Amino acid sequence: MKEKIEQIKTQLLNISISNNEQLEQFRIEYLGKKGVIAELFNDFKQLPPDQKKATGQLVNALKNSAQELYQQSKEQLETDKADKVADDIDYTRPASLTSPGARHPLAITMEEIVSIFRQLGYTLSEGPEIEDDWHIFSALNFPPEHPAREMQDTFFIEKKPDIALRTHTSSVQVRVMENEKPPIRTVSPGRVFRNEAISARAHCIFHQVEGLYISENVSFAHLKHDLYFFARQMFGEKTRIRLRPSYFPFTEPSAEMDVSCNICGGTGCNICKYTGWLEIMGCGMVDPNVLKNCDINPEIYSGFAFGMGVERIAMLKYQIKDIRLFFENDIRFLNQFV
Ligand code: 2NM
Repeated sequence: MKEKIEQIKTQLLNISISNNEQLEQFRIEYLGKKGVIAELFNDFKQLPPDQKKATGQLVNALKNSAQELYQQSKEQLETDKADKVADDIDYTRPASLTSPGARHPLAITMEEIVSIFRQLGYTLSEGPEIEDDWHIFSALNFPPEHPAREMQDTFFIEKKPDIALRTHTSSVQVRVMENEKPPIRTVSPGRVFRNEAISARAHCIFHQVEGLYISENVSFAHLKHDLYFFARQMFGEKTRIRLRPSYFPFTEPSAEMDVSCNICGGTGCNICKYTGWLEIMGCGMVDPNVLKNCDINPEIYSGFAFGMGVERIAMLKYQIKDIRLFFENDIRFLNQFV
């Protein structure tokens, strides 16, 4: 019987299993109910008792190595199959369509505004959304009792000292004036926050681009030049502008700028409420008090500043009727800007 065991052991060493049929055949032939190993166990039963122990160990060892061979071959065949599936991938097949997404209309508009002023030599400046009272109000010549400082208008984070979400990006320009020497020519785009009731025309979070130019002998004519250039680049070469007197704490004199309605060309429609004009921004000559607050000598330097709402510009440019659409992230809206 020992010879028979040795013989089978050698057979096992020489067996190669390269597919599932061979694997199954091996299982039946060696490990099956009527297989070689079962036969050995039958023979084992007939052995005289004194041989049982030694031979039993040999038969058991043989059975284990046959089972091991079966298991290893089975695993090998499975990994071979997975590799083959990977090899079968057709890399030349066209990819399935995925949605590439779209830039947000506010991002498009903001970048367009900034790039127009960049052509005129303006740099880009950015600053914090959480600001102190000085940079939002005091440096900008807001009197202590100004209504914009009230809780109803401003989101305060802390009181005494007052820390709030900025209500305009002029705060960034205060920081630029404090840190740089004239000439200064910069635009500051960014998000601003006002405690307002949300409607089709107003939102408590919106975006601004403000501009600032400070040098020697800067006049209102320089302001008109840059804003006229901007209006034509943004709304088309035929666009006209007009300036109406206005009031802001940080500028004197101050003005509101209108552009001729680009929908009706100035003849009157429901977008311009039959006036032919659309209000797009505020502007003015920087108040000498603001310059002084930022350590710039108003006897030597003068400057102009302007500010516009990005939502309003985008609404006019793309004829969007409700400001809330910008913040809802409805893909039916956003996909129109692909
Ligand atoms: C506006 C209108 C007018 C403005 C003023 C300044 C600063 F910092 F220089 F004083 N920045 N922006 C300004 C002036 C903003 O927005 C309607």
